[in-house]
Amino acid sequence: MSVIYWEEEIETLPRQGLESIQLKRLQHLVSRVYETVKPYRKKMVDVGVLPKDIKTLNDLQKLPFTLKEDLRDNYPFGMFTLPLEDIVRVHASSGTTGKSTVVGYTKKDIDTWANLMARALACAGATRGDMVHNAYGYGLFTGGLGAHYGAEKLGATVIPVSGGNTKRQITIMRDFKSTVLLSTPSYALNLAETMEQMGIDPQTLSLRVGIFGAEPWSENMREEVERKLNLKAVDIYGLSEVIGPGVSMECLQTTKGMHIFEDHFLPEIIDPETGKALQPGERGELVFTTLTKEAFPVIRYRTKDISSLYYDVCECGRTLVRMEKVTGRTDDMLIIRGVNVFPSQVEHVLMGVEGVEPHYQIVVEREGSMDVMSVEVEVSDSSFSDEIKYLEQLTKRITRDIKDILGVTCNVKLVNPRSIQRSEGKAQRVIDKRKF
Ligand code: DLL
Repeated sequence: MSVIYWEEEIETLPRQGLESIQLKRLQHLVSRVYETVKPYRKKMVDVGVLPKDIKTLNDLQKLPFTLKEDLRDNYPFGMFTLPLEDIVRVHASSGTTGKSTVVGYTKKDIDTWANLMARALACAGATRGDMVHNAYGYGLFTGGLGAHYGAEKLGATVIPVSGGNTKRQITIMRDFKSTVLLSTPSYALNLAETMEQMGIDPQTLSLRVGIFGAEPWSENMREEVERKLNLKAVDIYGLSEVIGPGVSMECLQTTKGMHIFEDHFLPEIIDPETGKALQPGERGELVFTTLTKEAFPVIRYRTKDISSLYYDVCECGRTLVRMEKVTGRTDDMLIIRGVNVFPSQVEHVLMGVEGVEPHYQIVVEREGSMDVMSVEVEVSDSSFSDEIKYLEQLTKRITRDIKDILGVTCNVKLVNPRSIQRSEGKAQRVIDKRKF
């Protein structure tokens, strides 16, 4: 398989060259935010670090972290480095609690982002000959417009279909001969299911590759989506605070982790408890410093996403560090009677069981002083018509597997096919009623 690069020189640059670019950019960034953003200056003064103290890349660790709360405290535009006349676009991420986080872009930032998304699409083998079906939501969410500009920059044909209206999407996909699908993995499943209901065989479509991200998805989910949509599924990662989609991207050669576009985003992995740096290969919280953004750069932004970094050169020839697939966030870890549970682990178990569908929801409640976790999962049409005895066995098997793998006892409820609400963007996997 031949490798397609968008910017070969930088994507394959030996580490020393890359680090020298990173250092120059970091020094420039730190001086700029020190001069222009009061909250950053105050934090630096509080810990006694000045821009001139950043002499090596390791000196990054002297700088204070930036938290989501910092952005919220300065809502909406207090962390921008430039006046609003220079800002040509804003996006916002809603989050689950409190005020949204607002991010801004200059004209140059939009160009940088489009370029990085073009790089990401090329990583997945896309070219100007492709018909890109962009089902990420358009709007304040960065997915739709971020991917759109990248696909245009690549020179591909973009279908700005956004999320929802699923049947129409499939008709378009068939008639326009879409070759690249962009969506959340949960929406990809929704598309697959609707396709089946419409009697359309994915083999008759032209889809070649699916670029899925914006939410965690397991390896088992990858197999499921690949089989159901007859395409190769690759992972894309990003977050609004850092730029949007296009922070890192899996290549077609290994599909083992995503290449971080390190000439623009400097990654670290830290211990979420102590804030100390962890070694390559060690799993912890991902932290990013943006090196080239103008309007809204971030310094040591704590993503709460859990991953690890590995620096071995990839089969695709890219020297850019890879980050392990994000399987959870420090803040969506559920503590069930003292046991740490990540929704992705539940997904992993469910996807390994025959007779159930990849549509599930985890409900956590408190009964007296006890946490009770229920896993609701849809049975497939074929098992639905099976005998009660079979369904009882299936329930027992899932309960046992979850207990064996996660160490927690839960109530498994098999529910009717198509009874769990389908996602049109990011799926809601957990309903934690304990908070209310
Ligand atoms: O989700 C940006 C994006 C759009 C990425 C389209 C990829 C594709 P936010 O809405 O700010 O931005 O949400 C960011 O989503 O911190 C992760 O927790 C999660 N996330 C994003 N990509 C992945 C992924 C967009 N590939 C938050 N795997 C991040 C797991 C992901 N989680």
